Amino acid sequence: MSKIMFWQKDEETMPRSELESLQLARLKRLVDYVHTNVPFYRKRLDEASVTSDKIKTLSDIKYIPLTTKEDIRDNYPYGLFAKPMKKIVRIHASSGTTGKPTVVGYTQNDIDMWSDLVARLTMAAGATDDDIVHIAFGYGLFTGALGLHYGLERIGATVVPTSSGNTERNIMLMRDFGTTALVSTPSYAMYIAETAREMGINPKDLKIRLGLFGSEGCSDEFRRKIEDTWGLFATDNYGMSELIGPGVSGECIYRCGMHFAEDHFLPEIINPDTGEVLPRGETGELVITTLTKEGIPLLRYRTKDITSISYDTCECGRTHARMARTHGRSDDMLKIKGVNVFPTQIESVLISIPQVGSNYQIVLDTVNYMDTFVINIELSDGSLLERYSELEGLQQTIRQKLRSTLGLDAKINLVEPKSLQRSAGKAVRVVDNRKR
Ligand code: DLL
Repeated sequence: MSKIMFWQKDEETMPRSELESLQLARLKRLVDYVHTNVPFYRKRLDEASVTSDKIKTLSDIKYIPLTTKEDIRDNYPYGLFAKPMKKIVRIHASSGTTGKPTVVGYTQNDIDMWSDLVARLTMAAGATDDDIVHIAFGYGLFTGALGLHYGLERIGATVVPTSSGNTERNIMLMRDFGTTALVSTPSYAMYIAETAREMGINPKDLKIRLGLFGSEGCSDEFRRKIEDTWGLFATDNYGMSELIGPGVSGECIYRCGMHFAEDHFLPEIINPDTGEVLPRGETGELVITTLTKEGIPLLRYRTKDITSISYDTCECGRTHARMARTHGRSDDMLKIKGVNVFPTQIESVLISIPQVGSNYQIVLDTVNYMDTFVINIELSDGSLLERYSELEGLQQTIRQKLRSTLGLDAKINLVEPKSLQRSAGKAVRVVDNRKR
């Protein structure tokens, strides 16, 4: 275990009462800010008769309406931005429930705050300016790679921006560069280790001592397996594009939950069915209010992630509350190879193809620690199964359409009409056999 370290000690260890006063002041300021700058929120707040003066304590937040991913999507692309585009210096995006991505914009202050928060979580996990860090997240609209990149540069670590993929080359570079820390999803970390073994390299012989993992959940058993395989100390961090990306919460070296950056993100737990705020310690859906974001601030954003929050003191000295590691979601979003996928996105592609019948099933599994993604699709006319070249052409068309919608490759199996299992109730569209 490394020693306890802080990037912004005053903020991270602020006495709880001071922290809560700061949150309240920031919440009131945020309500005024979005009321002035975002017509969507002005309408929402006016309809609920909420003004900043009416918020006297943090628990008054319950009077503010919740915001959903659909709200962002309905205002695609820039409708919820609170600053003119002239002030937006970066755009990121993630998949939405339809073909349109969920778009987020950052001002320079947002990028600076984001970098500080990622710097905090990397130092809390034990990273230092002596580390050489491989970033094996995909660079691009996804927030994971650039988020970790800026935060790690901020603490003075040496960042190697290799991106994911090209695994053999990455392993060679890790060995040659003397890489000491790895940023990736937990499943990709295992895949890299497996590939290293195939190359005759024992992952333990590389110098990687620290794993900064996130973007998907993993069980304690899987984490132990990663640690045993690599001989590293694995830490978890959580975030979401809409909120900022990575940096919302992260584990310290005691690994007893992920500390929120509570001076910037105000967390609540609600009952996902009724929207009611649950008492402290209970498990439910995480809702976050971004207290300081300028580009696209969000009031009470429903993350759909199921977790609980602990306010007990932590041995590391941080006063910020900790969220339990999360594996489940209250919606049907899937994370496949690190990419967010909604079954409805797949359905809208399939519906547009006349040869496709009425039923399909998405099958997910794990092979060599990586996700496999297969879609079994019933044809509308079974005789097509005998016309091989037409069949192959159709398979290609579906793959290409899905790739351009999802940014992911799927294996397509075209099958006889009515051959997939029917269910009496809700159709079972997703069979998730993955182990992680
Ligand atoms: O995954 C941001 C991120 C990147 C976090 C890199 C950490 C490291 P999205 O692509 O928008 O953003 O996906 C957000 O991923 O609602 C969770 O369901 C899931 N998720 C993210 N981190 C974790 C984690 C990034 N540590 C969605 N454990 C979230 C479990 C996670 N699930």
